[in-house]
Amino acid sequence: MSTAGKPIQCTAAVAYAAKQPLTIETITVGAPRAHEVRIKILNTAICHTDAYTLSGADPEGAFPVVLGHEGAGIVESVGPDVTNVKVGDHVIPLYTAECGKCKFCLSGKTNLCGSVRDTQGRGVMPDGTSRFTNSKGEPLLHFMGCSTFSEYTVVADVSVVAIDPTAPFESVCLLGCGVTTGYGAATKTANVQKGDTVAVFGAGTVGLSVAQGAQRREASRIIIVDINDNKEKVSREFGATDFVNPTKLPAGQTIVQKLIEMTDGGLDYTFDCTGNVNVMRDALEACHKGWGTSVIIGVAAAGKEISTRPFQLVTGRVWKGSAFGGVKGRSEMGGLIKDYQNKKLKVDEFITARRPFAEINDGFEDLHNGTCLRTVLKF
Ligand code: NAD
Ligand code: AHE
Ligand code: ZN
Repeated sequence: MSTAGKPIQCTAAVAYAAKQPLTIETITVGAPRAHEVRIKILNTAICHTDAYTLSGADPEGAFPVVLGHEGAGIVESVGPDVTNVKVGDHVIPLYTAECGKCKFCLSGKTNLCGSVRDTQGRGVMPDGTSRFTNSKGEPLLHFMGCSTFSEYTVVADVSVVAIDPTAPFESVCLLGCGVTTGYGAATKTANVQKGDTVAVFGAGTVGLSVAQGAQRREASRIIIVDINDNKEKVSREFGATDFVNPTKLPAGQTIVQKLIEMTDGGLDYTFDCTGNVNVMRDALEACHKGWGTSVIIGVAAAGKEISTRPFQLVTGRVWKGSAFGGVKGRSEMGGLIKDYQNKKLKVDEFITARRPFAEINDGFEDLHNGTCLRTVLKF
């Protein structure tokens, strides 16, 4: 019997408060309204940003909320006026929407889209209401326009892209955030060119994806910097030519000095993939005088600020940031999926654990085990 137009009861993981485990419970997911799409999520991974918001460090974080933004599934039903996807399509929800009509989308300068970002940041659908209620009838907030930690979710039509139905959900869910973010930061935001030198701070899924983007562009040197020695092997597998643990340098030598020494004056491009503002400064200052560019990808806690001597910028270094790798999800996801299918983009290699959805709290624990890249959950 069709569920279209009716509420659906399903399993979800609800974050009721910061620093508390998620509660696995049955929630009600309302039918999609105009320009909305209801998706049956098949797989979702846990990104560090989910843990960041759950930790209470996110200034936009609010509770109770259905977290999750790295997922893939099948369209169960659509509301009125939806034209870009249809029932049965395989899809990836997009935390960076693409309406194609707003000032941002039309600028040709950014992948950020203004169409739903305001309501998305407040945890509601574009009409200001939620599609999620718990068994007490209390509304639950949406997260990053995706809320993939629910068997069914509702997203705005501008926040979803149909994909090749032969692509495995378990893998391509990672294109919903981490892999796309790092790969795009290297190939789009920085636009690394053949022969460039690159340093990546942080060898998680994001940093390793920067490395594979830099390798694809034939960077001459890809130096990965991580405080965890266990990341050296995987860093080299993703294209690193060098690995440096900044906690193991000779007494008196800083990571900035080390990198400048290794590269005859500094890097063409550096990337922060840690979210640590001190690392962001090091990444900027390790750039080559005159032209080096540092890209901030990591997400820092509320109240944290970056600093450096203005002289660092006066003398030609450039500091910039990247959201979702500068990728326009609806226009460009198909190309990334093709690259994955043609073995030009590593995705499967990031899956370090697979768990049933009921083990989502263990999945959050995995993030701290020192070797986790992505735990993928299956409904
Ligand atoms: P992760 O935790 O898997 O990886 C972070 C890595 O940084 C780890 O290997 C850790 O050992 C290393 N690290 C920690 N402190 C360090 C230090 N002082 N020096 C060097 N290395 C250090 O995280 P991830 O999933 O790869 O995400 C990385 C960051 O990117 C997070 O802050 C996440 O919230 C953010 N993020 C941003 C976007 C975006 O669009 N801007 C998208 C996804 C994730
Ligand atoms: N809510 C935080 C900012 C969080 C943040 O910077 N998010 C990244 C994506 S992280 C994905 O794992 C991003 O793309 N931001 C752009 C945007 O529009 O949210 C805060 O500090 O308020
Ligand atoms: Zn993410």
